[in-house]
Amino acid sequence: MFSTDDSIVAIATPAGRGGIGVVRISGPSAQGIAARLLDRSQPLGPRHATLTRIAAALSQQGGATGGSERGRAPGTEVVDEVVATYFPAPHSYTGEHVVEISAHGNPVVLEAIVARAIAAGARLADPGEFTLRAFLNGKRDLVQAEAVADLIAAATPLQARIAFDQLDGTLTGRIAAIDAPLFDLIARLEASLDFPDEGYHFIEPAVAVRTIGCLLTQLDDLLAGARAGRLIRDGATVVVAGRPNVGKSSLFNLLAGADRAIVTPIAGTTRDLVSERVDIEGLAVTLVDTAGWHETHDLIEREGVARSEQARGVADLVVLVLDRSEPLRREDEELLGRTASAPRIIVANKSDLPARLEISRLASIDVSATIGDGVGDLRRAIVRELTGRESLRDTAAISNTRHIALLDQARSSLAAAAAAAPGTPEEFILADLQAARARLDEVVGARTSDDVLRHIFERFCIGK
Ligand SMILES: Nc1nc2c(ncn2[C@@H]2O[C@H](COP(=O)(O)OP(=O)(O)OP(=O)(O)O)[C@@H](O)[C@H]2O)c(=O)[nH]1
Ligand SMILES: [Mg+2]
Repeated sequence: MFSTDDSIVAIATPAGRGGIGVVRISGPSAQGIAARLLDRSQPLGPRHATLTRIAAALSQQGGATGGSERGRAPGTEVVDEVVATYFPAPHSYTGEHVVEISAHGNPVVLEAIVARAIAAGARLADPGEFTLRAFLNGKRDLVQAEAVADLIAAATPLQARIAFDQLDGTLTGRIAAIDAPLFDLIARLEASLDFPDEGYHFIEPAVAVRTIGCLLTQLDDLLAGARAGRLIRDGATVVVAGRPNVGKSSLFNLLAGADRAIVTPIAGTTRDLVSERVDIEGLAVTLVDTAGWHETHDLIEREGVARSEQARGVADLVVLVLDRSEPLRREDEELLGRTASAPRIIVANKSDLPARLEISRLASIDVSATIGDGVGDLRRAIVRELTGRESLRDTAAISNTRHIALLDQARSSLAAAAAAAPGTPEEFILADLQAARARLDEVVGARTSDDVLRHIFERFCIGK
């Protein structure tokens, strides 16, 4: 089991140099440890930012008054002016006593403070341990704790917004709205079983059926946004494909907003994969430019074409580029065939030139990579194709695969209960309902094994 009776310390700010760097100490003796580090005789007042100094040496008892014995602290040459704040339990991030020391953002200074905190009795925190303690102390449920990691990792404003909503309790609230009536239903069915003579006194069968149906609808609503949510959180890979010279690299650069890939009028310019992280309407997309697909005996080009094919194989979406100013060629036909069964968007590029392409049988988007025409349509089509939604502004509440899997299982159990034929013994229905509820509890962490917790908090880095 996880221990919370010792005090932990870590640098809470990112590695590197900056205006401020924060060292966080949490645990029962946080205040005592801070007192030994700091050059002041008074204990820190609660929730009060105190300008003080890191003492040149560690004091023995706390309080850096002249008479007290002083031990040699690690990194004694390091001193700094700091702001220290003491957050008494339970009103702190972890729910324990916490002291935050804001020093100048220099790794040498911050590491020296950590080393001295360890010499004064703290232990170096494990990855995610501050947030784990917040969970164990009931400050946050598991969904909210996971949202902290997501918020820290967010690369687009939309990812940050979903993570914050979850941190704020949106998903927790929606799960609670399903869990509470489910709990009530289970209690009534159990009562009916315990007092069989009363028959259905505690709940009418019709009411039970209606309640289960209503809970199913709510779960379906939640899961309906799951695909979009997962894509927003985890991002997607979009591969730009097409025969040589159709303007793949030009389009790639346009979407990336930078001249990343070389563009020339010579067919066969791109020979290797070029990839770039781009924000497409809030989606974190890894966009990949590829070598033009054609048959070739050139060794380098052959390798390039092989890599293009591999990239297409792992793509969430293929953007197949055709040249609208030329008739369809054999290579285009070939690629249209090869990508027919994959999620794809067909782009008719070079819309600024006279049209000579005849593909009216296929839905395509006219774009000009050189003048930027149609790129908005293309961006929206990418979002629609990947997420099944027109817009991501009205975002999904659920995005984490762990949550999605558990809610899916809860849904199956509820569906089984709903589908039970009339006359099915209540024990069976009850077992399904209990299984559904157990899954919901796992999402928020009301019952979660240590292994699952370890796995979740490993994802964090130290200091979080
Ligand atoms: N007029 C016009 N020219 C374009 C457009 N897009 C690309 N081009 C031109 O087409 C030529 C080839 O463009 P690239 O982006 O290098 O084409 P590519 O598909 O990456 O070519 P490879 O890497 O050789 O496979 C360049 O001369 C571009 O300037 C467009 O929308 N309109
Ligand atoms: Mg190219």
